Amino acid sequence: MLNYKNILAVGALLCVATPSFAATIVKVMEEGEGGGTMSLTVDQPTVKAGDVIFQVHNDAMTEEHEMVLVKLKSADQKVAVLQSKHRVDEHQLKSLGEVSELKPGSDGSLKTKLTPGSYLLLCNIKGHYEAGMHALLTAVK
Ligand SMILES: [Cu+2]
Repeated sequence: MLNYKNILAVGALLCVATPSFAATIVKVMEEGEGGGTMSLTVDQPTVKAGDVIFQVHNDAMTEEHEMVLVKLKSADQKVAVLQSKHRVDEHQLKSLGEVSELKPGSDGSLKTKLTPGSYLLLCNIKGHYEAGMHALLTAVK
């Protein structure tokens, strides 16, 4: 039986489950297996600043991937790879969030708000950045 309280609860759930219509969707494809070439690609190099939802798909057969979103100071900012760890030094970057531990064949998403500027998407699992898992994204007004 629906009483007033139940109706409020259902309404609140619908609000959470429905994405904002203003949000831009960026599709991110992750591919590649350990020891080989890997890639992280976005379906558009430039997006409008504002609400953005990254929909990430790990298309690998056996390899786990992740997607870390960082804001760059400029499009040509050099990103340091720690040679001993084969990972990017995330402490020197401003992370805006991530989709972590994405199993092969699975999907994940990250919703965020982008201000105009340059962003880097990367997979920072050991060796993956060096194998090619990074892409630039520019947000414009
Ligand atoms: Cu990866």
